[in-house]
Amino acid sequence: MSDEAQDKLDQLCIDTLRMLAVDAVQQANSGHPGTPLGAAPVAYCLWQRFLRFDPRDAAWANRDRFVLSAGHASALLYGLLFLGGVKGAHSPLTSGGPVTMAALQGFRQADSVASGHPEHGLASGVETTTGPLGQGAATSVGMAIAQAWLGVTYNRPGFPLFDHKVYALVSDGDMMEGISAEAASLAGTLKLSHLCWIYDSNHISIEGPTSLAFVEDVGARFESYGWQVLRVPDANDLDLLTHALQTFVHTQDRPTLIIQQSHIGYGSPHRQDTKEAHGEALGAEEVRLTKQFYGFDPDVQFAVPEGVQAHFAGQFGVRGSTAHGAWKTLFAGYRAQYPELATQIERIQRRELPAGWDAELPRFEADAKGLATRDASAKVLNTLAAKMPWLLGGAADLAPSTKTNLGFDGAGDFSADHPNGRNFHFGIREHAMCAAASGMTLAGLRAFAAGFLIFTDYARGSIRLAAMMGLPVIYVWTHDSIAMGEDGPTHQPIEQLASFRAMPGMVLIRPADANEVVEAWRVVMRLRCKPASLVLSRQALPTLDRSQYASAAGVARGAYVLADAGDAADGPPDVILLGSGSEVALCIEAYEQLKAEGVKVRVVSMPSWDLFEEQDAAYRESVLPEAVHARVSVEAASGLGWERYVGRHGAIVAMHGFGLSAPGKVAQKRFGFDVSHVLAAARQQLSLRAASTVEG
Ligand SMILES: Cc1ncc(C[n+]2csc(CCOP(=O)(O)OP(=O)(O)O)c2C)c(N)n1
Repeated sequence: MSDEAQDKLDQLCIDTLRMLAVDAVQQANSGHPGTPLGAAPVAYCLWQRFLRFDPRDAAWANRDRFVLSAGHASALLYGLLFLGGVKGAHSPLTSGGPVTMAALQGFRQADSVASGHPEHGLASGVETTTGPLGQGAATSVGMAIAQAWLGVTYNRPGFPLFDHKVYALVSDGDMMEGISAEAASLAGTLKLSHLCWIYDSNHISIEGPTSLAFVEDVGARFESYGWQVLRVPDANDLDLLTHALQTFVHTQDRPTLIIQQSHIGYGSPHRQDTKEAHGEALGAEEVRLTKQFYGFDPDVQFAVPEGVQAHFAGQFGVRGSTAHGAWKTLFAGYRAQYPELATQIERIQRRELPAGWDAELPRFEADAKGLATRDASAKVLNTLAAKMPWLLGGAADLAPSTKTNLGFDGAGDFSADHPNGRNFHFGIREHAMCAAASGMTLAGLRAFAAGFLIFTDYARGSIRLAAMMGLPVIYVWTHDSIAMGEDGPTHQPIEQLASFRAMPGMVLIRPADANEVVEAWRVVMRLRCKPASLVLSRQALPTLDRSQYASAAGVARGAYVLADAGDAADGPPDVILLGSGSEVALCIEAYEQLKAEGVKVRVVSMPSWDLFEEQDAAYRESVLPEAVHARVSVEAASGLGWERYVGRHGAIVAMHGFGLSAPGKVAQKRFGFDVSHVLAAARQQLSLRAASTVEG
């Protein structure tokens, strides 16, 4: 094909992408046509000329990643996936269907994979769910971290198994959000040279020109972060775009930002460069005019001119499938030479645990003084990580407090110079840390992210997306209640447990002692499609005597009968005390006293509502018999939701306001977390029961 014919065909492909987006938005009568019109050339250029992505297997481990961080421009991504013929993913864990013409025509409708914002697992080829601005960009940093780690850990001479690139298309809104600054600063520090953000600078957001709220020199900012910054003054100039992308590909010492100046709504006579191009369909008449501008028939919707798909398949498709084929051959050779490493790589892709992963988990002896659950967790985590090379992570500058440092020989720190380390220093950037952990998990690594429970509020946007994507990110949250003490109410979590319990998919576990920590980790490690929050204490908790009380294995069921004063023949208990975490020991103290008084009291340790709700009705009834109305819950947090388990007449010992700057024990006592208060609540419940029995 002559250069001229090639150029013409390229332009036709770009304009097809534009028109498909315009039609999809118009048909849905909702969505964002402006950015697809402005940014189609760079998206096309990247996919057609650079991206290594096999359309027949969207889960190939060494594919280049493309993240549309400006998720509102989803119609552009769906057009790419459709024209690129992206089919499915050969992975049991990456579901998602192809974007067909029917899906495009059903854009934003209930049965289409082309949802309003790109959803990972819904449309095949969507690398991560985007929409909340900044998230995609920050997640791409985690993907680039994973690439660097996988490369240095598994590549061998002659076997460059992991050398892929990570691209993100980001908008003004992405750049305004704080999370992208956190993530970019981290990426610069780590010199993630396989990471490229393409900043579509079109100077328009919803309220009008970005100058209303955003006037900084973004390029200068990124240069100071340590990025290479390339500028493309005209987003329609394919030669310049190609050159910039080539420069990125050859850069080996830092991440790259390509800033392109574009026009939102390009080609729409009345909408170009206006805020109206942003969040609504163009309208029937404007669609016609726009199609005329591009030389498309205004009477034809969803047109795919002849040759367009073949052209895309011939370059993007062939490059990807050829590269994938070569990689398979490479991997077969690698397996012959490095069978153990090859097995690890396969397990990573399938989110499988290595054989014997839990063989050496510790068991803790009964001990009245006990230890903090964060300390027990440190032991368990280190044991697990020693067995599982791809279990790795870090904290937001709090590893000494969260006790998440991997201390065994060879664990090391991840840095620009040592990208094989397994301890990550995310800096004081909770939000970017959690997005990065998602990106790492999307690459198959078992990533943990740690911090104080209170600061999850800073990271919730990313955590929520991890839950939505079904990613088994492991969160380790410590300093879990007012008992953390002197730092006071700003650092004492109150409503955080309730809000995680309200988050669909999140498995929250707040263990009561060291052995419950072991069991909690055992549950967490087995999760493949859900994130978990391990909620741990700063202060020591007694290690319960399991010969006297039930086994901690009950953690797997979310709640279990820890202690029962009566036996089955005695009928149901008189009163049930329920608690989680540090408050279980209080329940046990109260139990011993009541038992000595002849009360048939039961203690239910309830580390995880989420796991308990998954149990069958018979099990739940066996733990919390319907007939027993006298119930007391004890948890040093917002009481919201405990009525589900204690019923209308039960007592909820909980926090009703913010905490107190005081030693932990003082704060606990001040707010009623001492045995006398629990006993009083239990006695009141028993007296209510007695009264109702008399009445009855
Ligand atoms: C965190 C977050 N806040 C607000 C929004 C709502 N929103 C969607 S698009 C948009 C403006 C985007 O402007 P820009 O990023 O410049 O995109 P463009 O105009 O180039 O399409 C806003 C505020 C969002 N998606 N995410």
